Amino acid sequence: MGDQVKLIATPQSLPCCRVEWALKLKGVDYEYIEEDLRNKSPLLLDSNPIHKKVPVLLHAGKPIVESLVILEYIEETWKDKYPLHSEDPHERAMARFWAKFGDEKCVVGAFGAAWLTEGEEKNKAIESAQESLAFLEKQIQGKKYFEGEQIGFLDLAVGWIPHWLKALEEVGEMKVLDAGRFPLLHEWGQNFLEIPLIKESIPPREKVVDYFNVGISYMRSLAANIP
Ligand SMILES: N[C@@H](CCC(=O)N[C@@H](CS)C(=O)NCC(=O)O)C(=O)O
Repeated sequence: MGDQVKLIATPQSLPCCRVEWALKLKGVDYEYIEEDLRNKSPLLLDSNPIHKKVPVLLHAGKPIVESLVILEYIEETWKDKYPLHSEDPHERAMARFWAKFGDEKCVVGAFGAAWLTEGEEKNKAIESAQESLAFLEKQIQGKKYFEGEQIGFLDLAVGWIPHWLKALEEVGEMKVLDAGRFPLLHEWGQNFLEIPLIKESIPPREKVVDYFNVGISYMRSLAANIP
């Protein structure tokens, strides 16, 4: 099996893209195994029996799951090529904190707002997602990228903002990342998407919109059936 690297993933998934970006930045050759999430493969179920989710990185046959954990693994395993983390332990700790915050507060907050239909509850959910994004806006102050002059761990972690959040806004008929309110995040997002390696490996917008439409319709149907 050697040192073979395989990635079990789906093209529209933002956690999967993060991992692909990291592998590409490090110049790691890998085999892409596309997963059908409606009919999960035995390989996925064996590799990630707890969450049964993509992405899964298989390195020399050993599975690593959870995209932020995978990013750390990639960084430690291919240390010498394109460092994703700062040398400074405090900066590394903070990057991990904000990456987790981005997933737990910003992604969850934006999805929480998207599935709600119009009304006060939806407006409150949008405002709450924006309050979380305001913390990220502060983190980019005075910098081109979150990690400085070049993209790194935190940029990959919050790399869903410019492309996926836009698609989610379309599906949820809402505006969360207002360029007037978040000029720094907006500019960072433009710069991030202009990086050739990133630009070449993001799924087409309409595919992400379709993907979110399926998820949001499912959440709405579940909510409609709650007595
Ligand atoms: N926290 C996980 C999230 C992974 C995740 O939600 N994956 C989705 C695709 S975007 C999935 O596999 N969903 C299948 C399912 O929930 O059954 C990570 O960062 O890797």
